[in-house]
Amino acid sequence: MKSGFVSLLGRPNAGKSTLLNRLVGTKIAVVADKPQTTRETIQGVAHFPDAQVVFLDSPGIHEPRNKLNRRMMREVKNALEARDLLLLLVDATVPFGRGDERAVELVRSARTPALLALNKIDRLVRKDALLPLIDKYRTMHDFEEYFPISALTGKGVEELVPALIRRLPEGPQYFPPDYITDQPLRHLAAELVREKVIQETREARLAG
Ligand SMILES: Nc1nc2c(ncn2[C@@H]2O[C@H](COP(=O)(O)OP(=O)(O)OP(=O)(O)O)[C@@H](O)[C@H]2O)c(=O)[nH]1
Ligand SMILES: [Mg+2]
Repeated sequence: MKSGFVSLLGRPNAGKSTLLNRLVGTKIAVVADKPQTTRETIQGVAHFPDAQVVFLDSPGIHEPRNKLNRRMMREVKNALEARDLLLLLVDATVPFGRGDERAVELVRSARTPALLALNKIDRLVRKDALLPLIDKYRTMHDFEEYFPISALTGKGVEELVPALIRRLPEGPQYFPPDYITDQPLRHLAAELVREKVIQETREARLAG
């Protein structure tokens, strides 16, 4: 039995919560086409015949400019501590920038083995753009492995999961098989309402 803790890290909107929902097979995290959707770390447990993986979905890595943002970045910093593995998620459809650099620096500072997932490949028109992007990341940090994925469609996730499990230590089953998240049911319901509000207000803005 392998078990351990994997932190999902990345810039706002990279697709961390979408991937968390897919990995645990249930919708537990709010997803929205808007940065800074996730405000607190959410724990989601994925159960496999020979492994149990506790994923931590944290707020997006960003430059904190106000109190809420500072609190969110504290959550990110906590997500770097005492983890077995880090998974840095990047949006492969947007050009590499200063924000991506900051995200890699944060991962480097943790000294924990990290894998890189290049997300949203379903939207990538030119697949050959992936190789230079991977090379770019390779020059910045010694990532364990690189995975092109789509958290939305699930493409590539089947290859990613065993690579994560392989790197986890032997360990106990931390949670019973039916345990999926630390989010109480009431909170989940409130979060789904928040998701709806984010979506509706966006549509209202677009319509108006
Ligand atoms: N096309 C495509 N869209 C994706 C993919 N993964 C996520 N998205 C979309 O990207 C947007 C952001 O997704 P989230 O999962 O909320 O991103 P996040 O990294 O959790 O964002 P924060 O919580 O703000 O840090 C949503 O509109 C998702 O539907 C993907 O693989 N392909
Ligand atoms: Mg999120």
